[in-house]
Amino acid sequence: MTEAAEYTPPKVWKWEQDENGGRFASINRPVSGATHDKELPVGKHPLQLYSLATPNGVKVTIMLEELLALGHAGAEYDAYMIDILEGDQFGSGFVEINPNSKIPALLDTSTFKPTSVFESGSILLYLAEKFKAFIPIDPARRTECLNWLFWQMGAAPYLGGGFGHFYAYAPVKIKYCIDRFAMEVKRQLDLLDKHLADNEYMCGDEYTIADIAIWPWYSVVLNNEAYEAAEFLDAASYKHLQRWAKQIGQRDAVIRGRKVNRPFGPPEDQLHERHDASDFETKTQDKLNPGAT
Ligand SMILES: N[C@@H](CCC(=O)N[C@@H](CS)C(=O)NCC(=O)O)C(=O)O
Repeated sequence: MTEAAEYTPPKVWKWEQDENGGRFASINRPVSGATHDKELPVGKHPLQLYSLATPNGVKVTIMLEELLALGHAGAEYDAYMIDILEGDQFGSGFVEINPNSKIPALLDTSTFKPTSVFESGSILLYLAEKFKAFIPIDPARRTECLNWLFWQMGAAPYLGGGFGHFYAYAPVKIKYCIDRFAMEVKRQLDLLDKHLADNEYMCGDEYTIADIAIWPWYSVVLNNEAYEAAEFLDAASYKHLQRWAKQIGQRDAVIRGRKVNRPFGPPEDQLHERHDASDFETKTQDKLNPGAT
């Protein structure tokens, strides 16, 4: 384990392109906006999704698959993969939909003027309101659902950008940073565990966009699929959270949603582009490239 060198910040921070280091250093920039001209592909459905199967991306594909499973034909969608390591999020077409250059980004072409929706929480809320599904009708319950939705949007950067970054991706292991964010992540896990001891789902007995937002992040940590930190965080001790994560992970729409725009993992779980429900049977990587490993 390398120790961090002592650092005295200069008066004015400067971008040292080769020195900031760490995984994802190549895509980090201190400025916003497009770096190149690139139009986005457009399919035949009203909803066009430009994304990747990271936890933030998976929230939206699970939501769309859940809506379709409920019978909302208007939730049919075309999902195109955005390769964030290749800088697709900085192409002009993507930036037009999401000036923040991060997946997921959704374009609803069924509205009078096409509606751009970005930020995964905003996309979940947009779809929940559009289809009147996965959000409670009763105002008090609705607020409870939104409390947890916004909680997740605020909590995720501590889990991913804080803990995940310093534990798994930073070029040096810095005890101060790992301790600080491990403390916060364990507090979050304990909070969810206590809440789920008394509630089947995040909003009582109703499965909502709060579960759809929270599950992709916390289930991958519990199952050791992110950061390889399950043992370090003693994930097995959060029994109620484990029960909830397993229960949601068994839903058909969740199993389908996780496969969309996924360029990693077993080939049978990788559906790079999704344009039709039948693509899950015919267009996963094991079907398209049977010889590849
Ligand atoms: N708060 C945003 C975060 C989105 C986000 O961080 N997306 C990451 C992948 S999970 C991304 O696109 N990163 C590319 C980059 O930072 O350039 C949301 O929930 O939609």
